[in-house]
Amino acid sequence: MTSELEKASKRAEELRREINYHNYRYYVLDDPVISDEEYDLLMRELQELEERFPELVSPDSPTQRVGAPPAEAFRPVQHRARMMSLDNVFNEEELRAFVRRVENQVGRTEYVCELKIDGAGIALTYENGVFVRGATRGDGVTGEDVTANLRTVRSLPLRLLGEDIVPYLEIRGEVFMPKKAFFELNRQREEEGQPPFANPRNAAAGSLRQLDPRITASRNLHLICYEIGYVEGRTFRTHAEVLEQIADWGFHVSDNWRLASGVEEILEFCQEWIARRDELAYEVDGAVIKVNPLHLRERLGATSKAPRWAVAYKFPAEEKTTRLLDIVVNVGRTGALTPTAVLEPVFVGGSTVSRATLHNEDEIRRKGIKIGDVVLVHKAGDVIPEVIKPIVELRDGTERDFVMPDRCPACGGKVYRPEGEVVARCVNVDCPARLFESILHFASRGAMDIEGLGPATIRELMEKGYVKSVEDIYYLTEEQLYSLTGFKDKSVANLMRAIRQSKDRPLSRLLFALGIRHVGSHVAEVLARRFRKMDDLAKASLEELLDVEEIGPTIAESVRAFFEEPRNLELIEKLKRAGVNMEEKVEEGPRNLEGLTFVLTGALSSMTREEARQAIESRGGKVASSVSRKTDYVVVGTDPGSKYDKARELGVRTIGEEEFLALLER
Ligand code: 0OX
Repeated sequence: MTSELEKASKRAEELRREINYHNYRYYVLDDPVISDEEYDLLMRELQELEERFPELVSPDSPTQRVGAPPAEAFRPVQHRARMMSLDNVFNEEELRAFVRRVENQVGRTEYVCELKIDGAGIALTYENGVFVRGATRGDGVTGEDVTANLRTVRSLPLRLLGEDIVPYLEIRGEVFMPKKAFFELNRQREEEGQPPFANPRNAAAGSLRQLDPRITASRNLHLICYEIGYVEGRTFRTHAEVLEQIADWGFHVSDNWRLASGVEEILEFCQEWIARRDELAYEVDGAVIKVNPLHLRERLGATSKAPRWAVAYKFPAEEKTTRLLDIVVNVGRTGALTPTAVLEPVFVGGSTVSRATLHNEDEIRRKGIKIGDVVLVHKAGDVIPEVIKPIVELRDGTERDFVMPDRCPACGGKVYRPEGEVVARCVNVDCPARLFESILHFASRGAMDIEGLGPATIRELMEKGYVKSVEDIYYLTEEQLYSLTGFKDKSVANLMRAIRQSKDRPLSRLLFALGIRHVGSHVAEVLARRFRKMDDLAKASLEELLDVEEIGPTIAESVRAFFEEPRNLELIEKLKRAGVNMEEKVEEGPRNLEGLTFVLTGALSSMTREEARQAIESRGGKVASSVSRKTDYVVVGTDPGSKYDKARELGVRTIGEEEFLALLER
């Protein structure tokens, strides 16, 4: 007699099989054979059965695509076989060299050409036909467990289709977000005030690494598979056979792979897809060329990270045409006026571009760009949007030349462009655009790091007249902050605290924050370490500055000019009065060189000259730039200069590196 449970179990099994099949028809083949209502009915029946008999619920049940957040999320997973990456070739010549190398070793052969999907590489493990684990690529050896999130991807089979079930299988593929889903997701995120994803690849990778699988489920991720990483109980002769079997198991395999019998046919495939990449619903960044017969793969082998039997032919940076609607002029922190192209938004190189810097007037002229032109754009170095050239043939006569304004668009002040320079500048130190950029920089992460003082807040503080200069930040009152849009108890307290805490940043950060020309974060550190106190740096002569390692005339002169400007000295005074730290703390150690004066000449092997200087100064010694009778030691490295001769002449004691090190330790 069959019990009720046995009957239910049989029916549940039937339903799962059926639902999995229809799921495959719908999400993988995009060719459903039943209506949505019929599908829903099957799902509902299964859900009801599983509710009545919870012991029937299995992890591969289609009702379990979105489960509870699992404990094993992101646990490390060892890949059964290393997930290799691909070597790249960037042009026809390099591709020919790849084919030549392969055929020199194994003779003429056949290739499979695939498109290289720009997503997140993953490994899927099936035991006896059931999906048990999915992992990210990680470093190729160890990935992260993202099983629960992958289960939500509808085109991932929870159970293999067909009769060819193997005991153990690891499938490799790419999880990606179609372009349309990516646009829609970013539109939504911007509406909700969340930062948009930079490109579909980041969106896919980010969605896979959610702690809550419900978020992943809402993200419209897809999966395309292209390799067997490891299999027990089956052998294959060719990669084409592998792709066919993967498809038969119910995975989505790209329709666009093709056999090629030599380099000419491979090139044909690549050229065709460079021209047609736009037709695809997802981003591709190249083609993958793989040797088809699998026994040859074994002969060709692999380097430590990439197989010698496959290569990625990277497509050239995508170029698109769009309309240049306008050229606006931005005013930077230093007053530099930068013309910026306002473009009709266009999706190129993985993201939507609506602005591109045009650098300066000369650049616009050199490229022959006019406002209203249809222009060709791409991403320089794959990141920075750039206008390549205008499409002159498409002009209708309404296009206009760009002229650099002779008044600053922000303050109306005069614009100067010195002879021989390409950059035009607003020279008004009180220009609000310059002030805005200066404050933004001052508060930024590598500088004074004032969390909560972002662009919108700065703009409002300036509009309300609370901040007319950088130092005013330190004189803001709670009352003023309460008057800002959206500011309540917590945000006011947070910003007040962030401002207060920023007063304790070391001198190096403050120097960088002040935005002195040519003083980036590294130079700021060098200066702070050498002079320790703001006042000592302010007093330093050009010679003293030039004597510091890494400081050349451009930086030295810029630093001098900064401290000669009365307005800047006033700014520093006011910061000081507000309690802003003006010193660089250097670790206190033994003061065993107190009262001794050193001169350094030649290179030391164990430390740079700057480190030697610090070592001496932190122990209370002094470093002079020239030898005199007052010099106690001249430290002589390799290739010493005239200081060595001078020391001999004056009878000053000279010591080598070893002796110097011993002195430090004394
Ligand atoms: C892709 C893709 C990536 C993997 C290591 C050896 C062969 N992004 O579309 N990788 C591979 O295969 C590689 N094929 C692909 N189609």
